[in-house]
Amino acid sequence: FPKQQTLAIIKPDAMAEHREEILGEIRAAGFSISQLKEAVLSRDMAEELYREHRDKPFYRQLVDFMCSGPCMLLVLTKENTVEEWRSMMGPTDPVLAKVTAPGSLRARFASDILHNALHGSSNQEHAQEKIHFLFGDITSDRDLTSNGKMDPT
Ligand code: YYY
Ligand code: MG
Repeated sequence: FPKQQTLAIIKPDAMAEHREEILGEIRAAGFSISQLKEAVLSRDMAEELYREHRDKPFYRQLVDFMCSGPCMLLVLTKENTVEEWRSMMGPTDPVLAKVTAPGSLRARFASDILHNALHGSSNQEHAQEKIHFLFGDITSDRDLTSNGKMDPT
């Protein structure tokens, strides 16, 4: 049966400076990148992506930030993918990440709790829902791990 998938996003704050290093580390950690696309999220898309947080005080800022520039959207697979990717990202707040998970991507690349470089689904149900929302019905056996480019064939 298919391996567990998760949705990962390189957020706008990390795109200019850290995208290549992050993609390299994702591959080095043994994730397969089965989908990858760069996109500027519309407001509607960012609102839907974070719909679960719509009543939180930070929701508007979060949506503003997520549409402020290009993101990289990725579908990752590995064993125990959802948890493995969250562990590699580290805690939401980089202040905490630097203390409890200094090698994590957020400890290294996030500036603050809002501008925290990366997204990862919190569970398999959200992962499937948001992957479907952002990538539609595309099903693919392509493994883009080696170069991160879509195979045109
Ligand atoms: O799943 P994760 O991204 O680690 O955190 P969530 O609690 O789901 O929050 C989503 C997103 O919202 C977070 O990545 C940054 C932002 N945020 C915030 O700006 N301020 C908070 N106190 C909590 C979260
Ligand atoms: Mg979350």
